[in-house]
Amino acid sequence: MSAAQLIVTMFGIFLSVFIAWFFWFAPKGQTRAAAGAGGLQEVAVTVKGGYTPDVIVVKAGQPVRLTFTRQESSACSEEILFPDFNKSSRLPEGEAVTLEFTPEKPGEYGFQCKMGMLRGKLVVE
Ligand SMILES: [Cu+2]
Repeated sequence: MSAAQLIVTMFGIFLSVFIAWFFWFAPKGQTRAAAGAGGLQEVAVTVKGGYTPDVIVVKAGQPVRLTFTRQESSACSEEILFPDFNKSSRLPEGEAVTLEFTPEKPGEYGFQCKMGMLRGKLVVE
């Protein structure tokens, strides 16, 4: 194998790894909830090949309202689960679905699709 072929091969491998990382592991954005009237912390999340934003920062002891809108028909994302808060909901395509709860303890709480392929994180501080 010539040096040029080796470089092309290495670049190809690097590119494949980067693409895999980008689609599965790259964070899609972090949002800090702004508390509105009555301390309600509202965040809108778009569901399309993942959750955007997928890291949501809120304050403990104040109600959180998350509105999920699923913009795809893939069966993978049709359900959203918050195991730590015992919350789950179906997400019909194109419909805004609201989940409300009050996280009492600071910590990091995951949320996910039914099979756990799509993941996000609620950071309570
Ligand atoms: Cu899934």
